[in-house]
Amino acid sequence: MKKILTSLTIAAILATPLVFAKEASSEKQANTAVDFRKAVLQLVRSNMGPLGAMAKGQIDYDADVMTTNSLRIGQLASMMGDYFALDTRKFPVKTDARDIVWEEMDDFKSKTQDLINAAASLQKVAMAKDESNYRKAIGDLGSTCKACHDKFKKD
Ligand code: ASC
Repeated sequence: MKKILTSLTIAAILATPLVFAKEASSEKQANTAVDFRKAVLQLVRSNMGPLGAMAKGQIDYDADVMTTNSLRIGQLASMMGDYFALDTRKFPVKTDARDIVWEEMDDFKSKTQDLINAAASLQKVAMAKDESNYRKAIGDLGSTCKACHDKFKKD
């Protein structure tokens, strides 16, 4: 009896990750999840555009745009863990997300947290109208984008 209980406990422990893993249940659901993921990333891109241009001196420094866009990017970054939670690897979806997203979800989430932190730092710089530091703050934000893309995005 004790042996049976022990094996049942071990079996339950081994099965636990399967209970928590959220796998897409149909190709339709997987495609919708990809649409939503891309929407979040495209909004980040849309908000990064003017910041990148400011850092490069292509457009004038604008503290209001920096404040608004860094707030938005932080909010979008806080959604990424949820929007990437559904594992779509089993379906032939058109995605730039590499399988490693779901193999190393903890690191993926930690990289989204780096983006949240970098966005908060930029927001501080923007609200303080700290013109001597905004280029660096935008550069640091861009580096967190790149760090995640290098590992988790297809070339
Ligand atoms: C952007 C953008 C990205 C990142 C990345 C930073 O503006 O669209 O994907 O910055 O290029 O390295």
